[in-house]
Amino acid sequence: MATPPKRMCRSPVFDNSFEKRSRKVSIEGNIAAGKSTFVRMLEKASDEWEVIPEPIARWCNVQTKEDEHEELTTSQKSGGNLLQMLYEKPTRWAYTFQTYACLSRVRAQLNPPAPKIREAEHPVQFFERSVYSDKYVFASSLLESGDLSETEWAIYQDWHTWLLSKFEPQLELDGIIYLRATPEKCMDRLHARGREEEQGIELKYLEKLHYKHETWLHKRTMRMDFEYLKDLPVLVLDVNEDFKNDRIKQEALLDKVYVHSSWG
Ligand code: UDP
Ligand code: D5M
Ligand code: MG
Repeated sequence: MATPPKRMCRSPVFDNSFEKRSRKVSIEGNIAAGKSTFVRMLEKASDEWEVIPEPIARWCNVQTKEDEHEELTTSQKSGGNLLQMLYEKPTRWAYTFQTYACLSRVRAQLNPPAPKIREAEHPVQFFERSVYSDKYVFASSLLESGDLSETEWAIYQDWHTWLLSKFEPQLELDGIIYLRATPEKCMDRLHARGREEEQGIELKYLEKLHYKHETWLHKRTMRMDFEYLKDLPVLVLDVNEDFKNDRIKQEALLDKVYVHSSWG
C-alpha cells in the first residue's frame, strides 16, 4: 500500500516534522466485525503505532461538564445513553446522534499524538472509523431508511463539509484498512459481545451497512465528495475466521499490514 505525499499541517499544536512523518490510517468495517479487537492488536505490535478508538463510551453516557451545573444531582447531569436512544427511536434521535458521533470523533482524532510516538521515525495513528464512515455509511443509511429527513440531511451535509474544510489537513487519511466480514458473522459477534443497546439490531440493518462498506471499499463504486478518497490505498482483510484467539492468524494479518504499507 503506497502512501501519497504528506500535506503540510496548518495546526499550531503539532510541530511540522511530526506531521510530515506521520501517517493516518482508518480501520473500517461493519458493527462487531472486530475493529476494536484488531486495533488493540495493532497497538501492541509497535511502539510507533497509536490507536484512537471510537468514543463509544461517550455515546452511551453523555455528560454535562463536571464544573457546570454544580447544583444538579448526578442523574440530572447525565445526558443519557444516546446509542440506546438511537436504536429505540431512530427517527427522533438519528440526527442528534450524528452530530454527537461526528463531533466526539473529530475531537478525539484532533488530540495531540501520544508521547510514545512523537519521536518515532515512522509514526502511524490508527483511527477506529472516520468522519467518512459517519457520513457515507451511517448517515446515508439513516437517510435511506427515512430516519433522517431531507432537511436534516441538508443541514448535516452543510456542517460536515464545513468542518472538514477546517480540519481536513489534520484528519486526512493516508490509507484505509477494511475489515471484511459477512453480516451473519457480525451478527454472531454482536450477540457474543452482548452490548445491551445493540441487542435489537436486525440482520437487515447489518446487511445494509455491509453493502455500504462493499460499494465504498471493495467495489469502490461509491460516489463521494472528497476527491482524494478515490485514490486512497485500501487494504481489505478478511476477518470472518476468528483471529482474536489465534496467534497465527494475528501474525498473518499483521504481516499484511506491514507488507501493504510503508508505515512499518
Ligand atoms: N471477536 C471474536 N473473534 C474475533 C474478533 C472479534 O470473537 O476474531 C469478538 C470480540 O471479542 C467481541 C465481538 O467479536 O466480543 C465484536 O468485536 P469488536 O468489539 O472488536 O468489534 P467492532 O464492533 O469494534 O468492529
Ligand atoms: O460501533 C459502535 C456502535 O456505534 C455501533 O452500534 C454502531 C454505532 N455507530 C458508530 N458510528 C455511528 C454513526 N455515525 N451513526 C450511527 N451509528 C453509529 P462498533 O462497530 O460496534 O465499534
Ligand atoms: Mg469497536
